[in-house]
Amino acid sequence: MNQSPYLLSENDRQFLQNIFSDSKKATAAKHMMESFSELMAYYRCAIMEIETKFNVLNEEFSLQYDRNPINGIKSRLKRIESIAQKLSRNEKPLTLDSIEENLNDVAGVRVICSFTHDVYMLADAFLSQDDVTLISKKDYIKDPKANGYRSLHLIVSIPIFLLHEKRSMKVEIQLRTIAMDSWAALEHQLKYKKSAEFTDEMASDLFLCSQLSAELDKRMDNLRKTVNI
Ligand code: 0O2
Repeated sequence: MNQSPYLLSENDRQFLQNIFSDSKKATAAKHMMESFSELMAYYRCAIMEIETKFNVLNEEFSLQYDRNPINGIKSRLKRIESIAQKLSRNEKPLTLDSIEENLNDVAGVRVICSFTHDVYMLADAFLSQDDVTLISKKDYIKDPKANGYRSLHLIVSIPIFLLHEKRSMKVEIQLRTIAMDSWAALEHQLKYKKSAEFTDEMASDLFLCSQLSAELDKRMDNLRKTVNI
Protein backbone atom coordinates (compact mmCIF):
# COMPACT_ATOMS: atom_id res chain seq x y z
CA MET A 1 0.00 0.00 0.00
CA ASN A 2 2.84 2.44 0.70
CA GLN A 3 3.91 4.49 -2.28
CA SER A 4 6.45 7.15 -3.13
CA PRO A 5 5.04 10.30 -1.52
CA TYR A 6 5.20 12.93 -4.23
CA LEU A 7 5.69 11.28 -7.59
CA LEU A 8 3.11 9.62 -9.78
CA SER A 9 3.87 5.98 -10.49
CA GLU A 10 4.99 5.02 -13.99
CA ASN A 11 1.57 3.41 -14.56
CA ASP A 12 -0.30 6.57 -13.54
CA ARG A 13 1.97 8.72 -15.71
CA GLN A 14 1.38 6.44 -18.68
CA PHE A 15 -2.36 6.47 -18.07
CA LEU A 16 -2.47 10.28 -18.02
CA GLN A 17 -0.27 10.49 -21.10
CA ASN A 18 -2.75 8.29 -22.98
CA ILE A 19 -5.70 10.39 -21.86
CA PHE A 20 -4.09 13.65 -22.91
CA SER A 21 -2.29 12.34 -25.99
CA ASP A 22 -4.89 13.83 -28.32
CA SER A 23 -4.64 17.22 -26.66
CA LYS A 24 -3.63 19.79 -29.28
CA LYS A 25 -1.41 21.69 -26.94
CA ALA A 26 1.38 19.65 -25.40
CA THR A 27 1.87 22.31 -22.72
CA ALA A 28 -1.76 21.99 -21.64
CA ALA A 29 -1.31 18.24 -21.29
CA LYS A 30 1.90 18.78 -19.34
CA HIS A 31 0.17 21.28 -17.06
CA MET A 32 -2.66 18.81 -16.43
CA MET A 33 -0.14 16.13 -15.50
CA GLU A 34 1.64 18.42 -13.06
CA SER A 35 -1.64 19.46 -11.46
CA PHE A 36 -2.67 15.81 -10.97
CA SER A 37 0.70 15.08 -9.50
CA GLU A 38 0.34 18.03 -7.12
CA LEU A 39 -3.14 17.00 -6.00
CA MET A 40 -1.92 13.47 -5.31
CA ALA A 41 0.91 14.95 -3.23
CA TYR A 42 -1.66 16.85 -1.13
CA TYR A 43 -3.59 13.62 -0.55
CA ARG A 44 -0.34 11.96 0.45
CA CYS A 45 0.27 14.79 2.96
CA ALA A 46 -3.22 14.21 4.38
CA ILE A 47 -2.39 10.52 4.81
CA MET A 48 0.78 11.49 6.70
CA GLU A 49 -1.24 13.76 9.01
CA ILE A 50 -3.74 11.00 9.78
CA GLU A 51 -1.06 8.37 10.31
CA THR A 52 0.72 10.69 12.74
CA LYS A 53 -2.47 11.32 14.69
CA PHE A 54 -3.05 7.59 15.15
CA ASN A 55 0.59 6.93 15.98
CA VAL A 56 0.43 9.62 18.67
CA LEU A 57 -2.74 8.06 20.14
CA ASN A 58 -1.07 4.64 20.10
CA GLU A 59 2.02 6.02 21.83
CA GLU A 60 0.07 7.79 24.54
CA PHE A 61 -2.16 4.81 25.20
CA SER A 62 0.82 2.46 25.47
CA LEU A 63 2.48 4.82 27.99
CA GLN A 64 -0.64 4.84 30.12
CA TYR A 65 -1.80 1.24 29.78
CA ASP A 66 1.32 -0.62 28.74
CA ARG A 67 -0.14 -2.12 25.58
CA ASN A 68 -0.62 -1.03 21.97
CA PRO A 69 -4.19 -0.59 20.75
CA ILE A 70 -2.89 -0.33 17.17
CA ASN A 71 -1.47 -3.41 15.55
CA GLY A 72 -0.57 -1.71 12.28
CA ILE A 73 -1.47 1.09 9.86
CA LYS A 74 -1.69 0.63 6.10
CA SER A 75 -2.22 3.56 3.77
CA ARG A 76 -2.84 3.84 0.09
CA LEU A 77 -3.38 6.47 -2.56
CA LYS A 78 -5.96 5.50 -5.15
CA ARG A 79 -4.42 4.87 -8.57
CA ILE A 80 -5.30 7.46 -11.24
CA GLU A 81 -6.78 4.67 -13.35
CA SER A 82 -9.16 3.67 -10.50
CA ILE A 83 -10.01 7.34 -9.95
CA ALA A 84 -10.91 7.72 -13.63
CA GLN A 85 -12.98 4.50 -13.60
CA LYS A 86 -14.92 5.50 -10.49
CA LEU A 87 -15.67 8.99 -11.84
CA SER A 88 -16.78 7.53 -15.14
CA ARG A 89 -19.02 4.97 -13.36
CA ASN A 90 -20.68 7.84 -11.50
CA GLU A 91 -20.89 9.91 -14.70
CA LYS A 92 -18.62 12.62 -13.31
CA PRO A 93 -15.88 14.40 -15.25
CA LEU A 94 -12.20 13.63 -14.82
CA THR A 95 -11.03 17.00 -13.54
CA LEU A 96 -9.19 18.07 -10.42
CA ASP A 97 -12.27 19.79 -8.95
CA SER A 98 -14.39 16.77 -9.70
CA ILE A 99 -11.92 14.42 -7.97
CA GLU A 100 -11.97 16.53 -4.81
CA GLU A 101 -15.71 17.04 -4.89
CA ASN A 102 -16.95 13.60 -5.89
CA LEU A 103 -14.47 11.14 -4.39
CA ASN A 104 -14.00 10.48 -0.69
CA ASP A 105 -11.50 7.66 -0.91
CA VAL A 106 -8.58 8.96 -2.97
CA ALA A 107 -6.58 8.86 0.27
CA GLY A 108 -7.21 5.79 2.42
CA VAL A 109 -5.86 4.87 5.83
CA ARG A 110 -6.55 1.49 7.42
CA VAL A 111 -5.96 1.20 11.17
CA ILE A 112 -5.70 -2.39 12.39
CA CYS A 113 -6.60 -2.58 16.07
CA SER A 114 -6.01 -5.20 18.74
CA PHE A 115 -9.53 -5.39 20.16
CA THR A 116 -13.00 -4.23 19.07
CA HIS A 117 -13.00 -1.94 22.10
CA ASP A 118 -9.88 -0.23 20.67
CA VAL A 119 -11.63 0.50 17.36
CA TYR A 120 -14.24 2.66 19.10
CA MET A 121 -11.84 4.12 21.67
CA LEU A 122 -9.45 5.27 18.90
CA ALA A 123 -12.27 6.54 16.66
CA ASP A 124 -13.68 8.62 19.53
CA ALA A 125 -10.28 10.04 20.49
CA PHE A 126 -9.45 10.85 16.87
CA LEU A 127 -12.83 12.46 16.10
CA SER A 128 -12.67 14.62 19.22
CA GLN A 129 -9.58 16.43 17.83
CA ASP A 130 -10.55 19.96 16.86
CA ASP A 131 -8.98 19.92 13.39
CA VAL A 132 -10.79 16.76 12.35
CA THR A 133 -14.20 17.15 10.71
CA LEU A 134 -16.38 14.08 10.37
CA ILE A 135 -18.13 13.96 6.98
CA SER A 136 -19.73 10.54 7.30
CA LYS A 137 -19.53 7.37 9.32
CA LYS A 138 -20.54 3.79 8.47
CA ASP A 139 -20.47 1.24 11.25
CA TYR A 140 -20.18 -2.12 9.56
CA ILE A 141 -19.25 -3.67 12.92
CA LYS A 142 -22.63 -2.98 14.50
CA ASP A 143 -24.35 -3.57 11.13
CA PRO A 144 -22.16 -5.89 9.04
CA LYS A 145 -22.61 -5.97 5.26
CA ALA A 146 -24.76 -8.82 3.88
CA ASN A 147 -21.61 -10.76 2.91
CA GLY A 148 -20.25 -10.51 6.49
CA TYR A 149 -17.79 -7.62 5.98
CA ARG A 150 -17.07 -5.75 9.23
CA SER A 151 -15.15 -2.47 9.80
CA LEU A 152 -15.77 1.05 11.01
CA HIS A 153 -15.53 3.54 8.13
CA LEU A 154 -15.01 7.27 8.64
CA ILE A 155 -14.79 9.92 5.96
CA VAL A 156 -13.08 12.95 7.44
CA SER A 157 -11.71 16.24 6.31
CA ILE A 158 -8.43 17.47 7.80
CA PRO A 159 -6.26 20.50 7.09
CA ILE A 160 -2.79 20.25 5.61
CA PHE A 161 -0.50 23.23 6.01
CA LEU A 162 1.48 24.10 2.87
CA LEU A 163 4.04 26.86 2.34
CA HIS A 164 1.48 29.54 1.49
CA GLU A 165 -1.90 28.01 2.13
CA LYS A 166 -3.98 25.68 4.22
CA ARG A 167 -6.06 23.07 2.39
CA SER A 168 -8.77 20.73 3.60
CA MET A 169 -8.39 17.20 2.32
CA LYS A 170 -10.80 14.28 2.53
CA VAL A 171 -9.55 10.92 3.75
CA GLU A 172 -11.30 7.56 4.17
CA ILE A 173 -10.33 5.79 7.38
CA GLN A 174 -11.13 2.14 7.98
CA LEU A 175 -10.75 0.91 11.56
CA ARG A 176 -10.92 -2.83 12.14
CA THR A 177 -9.54 -5.61 14.33
CA ILE A 178 -6.91 -8.12 13.22
CA ALA A 179 -9.67 -10.71 12.71
CA MET A 180 -11.78 -8.31 10.61
CA ASP A 181 -8.72 -7.42 8.55
CA SER A 182 -7.77 -11.05 7.91
CA TRP A 183 -11.31 -11.86 6.78
CA ALA A 184 -11.47 -8.84 4.44
CA ALA A 185 -8.05 -9.54 2.93
CA LEU A 186 -8.85 -13.19 2.25
CA GLU A 187 -12.36 -12.45 0.98
CA HIS A 188 -10.87 -9.95 -1.46
CA GLN A 189 -8.34 -12.52 -2.71
CA LEU A 190 -10.98 -15.23 -3.15
CA LYS A 191 -13.54 -12.96 -4.79
CA TYR A 192 -11.27 -11.33 -7.32
CA LYS A 193 -9.34 -14.44 -8.37
CA LYS A 194 -9.83 -14.30 -12.11
CA SER A 195 -9.17 -17.99 -12.75
CA ALA A 196 -12.03 -19.27 -10.54
CA GLU A 197 -15.75 -18.65 -10.33
CA PHE A 198 -17.05 -17.20 -7.07
CA THR A 199 -19.99 -19.48 -6.25
CA ASP A 200 -22.96 -19.03 -3.89
CA GLU A 201 -21.53 -21.83 -1.79
CA MET A 202 -18.27 -19.94 -1.38
CA ALA A 203 -20.23 -16.81 -0.42
CA SER A 204 -22.10 -18.77 2.29
CA ASP A 205 -18.83 -20.25 3.55
CA LEU A 206 -17.29 -16.79 3.72
CA PHE A 207 -20.32 -15.51 5.60
CA LEU A 208 -19.91 -18.34 8.11
CA CYS A 209 -16.22 -17.42 8.46
CA SER A 210 -17.22 -13.82 9.18
CA GLN A 211 -19.47 -15.02 11.99
CA LEU A 212 -16.65 -17.11 13.44
CA SER A 213 -14.38 -14.08 13.20
CA ALA A 214 -16.98 -11.94 15.00
CA GLU A 215 -17.22 -14.59 17.73
CA LEU A 216 -13.41 -14.58 18.02
CA ASP A 217 -13.40 -10.80 18.47
CA LYS A 218 -16.14 -11.03 21.11
CA ARG A 219 -14.24 -13.63 23.11
CA MET A 220 -10.97 -11.75 22.83
CA ASP A 221 -12.68 -8.59 24.03
CA ASN A 222 -14.11 -10.52 26.99
CA LEU A 223 -10.60 -11.72 27.84
CA ARG A 224 -9.38 -8.11 27.62
CA LYS A 225 -12.06 -7.08 30.10
CA THR A 226 -11.13 -9.97 32.40
CA VAL A 227 -7.50 -8.88 32.63
CA ASN A 228 -8.69 -5.27 32.80
CA ILE A 229 -6.53 -3.75 30.07
P1 0O2 B 1 -9.90 -0.31 -1.91
O1 0O2 B 1 -8.84 -0.44 -2.89
O2 0O2 B 1 -9.80 -1.30 -0.79
O3 0O2 B 1 -10.08 1.08 -1.39
P2 0O2 B 1 -17.62 3.78 -2.50
O4 0O2 B 1 -17.70 2.66 -3.51
O5 0O2 B 1 -16.35 3.75 -1.67
O6 0O2 B 1 -17.87 5.11 -3.08
P3 0O2 B 1 -19.31 2.49 -0.68
O7 0O2 B 1 -19.61 1.26 -1.44
O8 0O2 B 1 -20.41 3.04 0.16
O9 0O2 B 1 -18.86 3.65 -1.60
O10 0O2 B 1 -18.05 2.28 0.18
P4 0O2 B 1 -17.88 1.50 1.52
O11 0O2 B 1 -19.00 0.55 1.77
O12 0O2 B 1 -17.63 2.51 2.58
O13 0O2 B 1 -16.59 0.62 1.23
C1 0O2 B 1 -15.47 1.12 0.59
C2 0O2 B 1 -14.23 0.31 0.92
O14 0O2 B 1 -14.46 -0.57 2.02
C3 0O2 B 1 -13.77 -0.61 -0.20
O15 0O2 B 1 -12.93 0.12 -1.03
C4 0O2 B 1 -13.01 -1.70 0.55
O16 0O2 B 1 -11.73 -1.27 0.94
C5 0O2 B 1 -13.85 -1.84 1.80
N1 0O2 B 1 -14.94 -2.81 1.63
C6 0O2 B 1 -16.26 -2.54 1.58
N2 0O2 B 1 -16.98 -3.65 1.44
C7 0O2 B 1 -16.10 -4.67 1.39
C8 0O2 B 1 -16.25 -6.10 1.26
O17 0O2 B 1 -17.32 -6.65 1.16
N3 0O2 B 1 -15.09 -6.84 1.27
C9 0O2 B 1 -13.86 -6.27 1.39
N4 0O2 B 1 -12.80 -7.08 1.38
N5 0O2 B 1 -13.70 -4.93 1.49
C10 0O2 B 1 -14.79 -4.15 1.50
P5 0O2 B 1 -12.69 -0.25 -2.55
O18 0O2 B 1 -12.84 0.99 -3.32
O19 0O2 B 1 -13.54 -1.41 -2.93
O20 0O2 B 1 -11.23 -0.72 -2.69
